[in-house]
Amino acid sequence: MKDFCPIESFDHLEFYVGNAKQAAIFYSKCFGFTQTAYRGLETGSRDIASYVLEQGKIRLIFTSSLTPDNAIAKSVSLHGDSIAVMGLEVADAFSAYKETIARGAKGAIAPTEVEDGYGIFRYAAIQGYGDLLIKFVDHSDYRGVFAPGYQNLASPTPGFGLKQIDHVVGNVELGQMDYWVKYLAETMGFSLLVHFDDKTISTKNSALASKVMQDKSRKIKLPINEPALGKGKSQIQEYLDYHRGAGIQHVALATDDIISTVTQLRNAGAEFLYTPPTYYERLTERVGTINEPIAELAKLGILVDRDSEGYLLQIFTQPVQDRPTVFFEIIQRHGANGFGEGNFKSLFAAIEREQEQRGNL
Ligand code: TYF
Ligand code: FE
Repeated sequence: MKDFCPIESFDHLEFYVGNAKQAAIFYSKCFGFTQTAYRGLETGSRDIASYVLEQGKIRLIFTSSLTPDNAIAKSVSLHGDSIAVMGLEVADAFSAYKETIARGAKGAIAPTEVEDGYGIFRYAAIQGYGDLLIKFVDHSDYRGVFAPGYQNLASPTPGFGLKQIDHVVGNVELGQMDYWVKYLAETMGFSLLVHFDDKTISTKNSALASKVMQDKSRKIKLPINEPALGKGKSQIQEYLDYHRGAGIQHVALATDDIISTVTQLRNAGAEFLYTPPTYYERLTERVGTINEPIAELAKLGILVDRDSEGYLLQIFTQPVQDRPTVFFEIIQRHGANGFGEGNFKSLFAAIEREQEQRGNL
């Protein structure tokens, strides 16, 4: 069947934050991003300031409100710093909007065209889980920097070697996972790639269930988690309590050289979940031979998993704001198409150690 909502790639993720100027410096210094574009008072934007940061094909935007009453200020008040917009690059934003709305998507931003001396920028948005907007953007007739209203700052550099967005994970309320699975399937034509039930993903304390949805081109992978009832509070419930509802939980950023990338991230001050040395004791028994220096992986705390197609390396940051909400994953794939299932037990034990320190388990 013809794809009624073809997606080219992740275009950007936009964070609404309390202090975009400082966030931009944090992601530049600690994560290796370059500030490529800006809008704010100096460019005639009277109510909001935005910084566009890039590394490889990854584009993050940090936006703050300069006034107390708009949607950005309200979002920050309710959710804290969070990812408010998932931008998807499409060849035709108006068609993507029309087709998804016709299949039951809830509209958020009607098709809009903005023109300046560099061409026409087109976008539209539908509602995602929680307050997330899924924005369809079309840059094909636009030659300027990101979008009209932005001023060029610098060209992107390789930074720490982060290349692209691998997947973006959402947390939704108990009982809502299947609603959002169906929403992505019916309105955008996504299909189920894998299902991890609450028995696969449970530790002695807490549990969660997860379904991974992907688009027809398989470039966009959107896992959706919901909490499951366990002895303690699910890490997903902790997120929902602090974010005040459903939203983006983690963004996995891919690199071709995780040892180099994580070394640079750590040296720059990025903070990761702790991996106990015992994790590496039976590593090759568990994942077989891998073409990697295991002592280096152990020094950096990088996790390894294998599936039928190959192996992958991954590591998770601490939450990047005071609320225990959004965090990042750094991932390098060597053939494997999974999500690190073999690491779930030790990963969730690590997350629970942090939850306990926060008094939330
Ligand atoms: O994306 C994934 O499925 C993995 C594992 O709360 C994961 O990165 C799943 C749930 C979660 C934290 C990590
Ligand atoms: Fe992940």
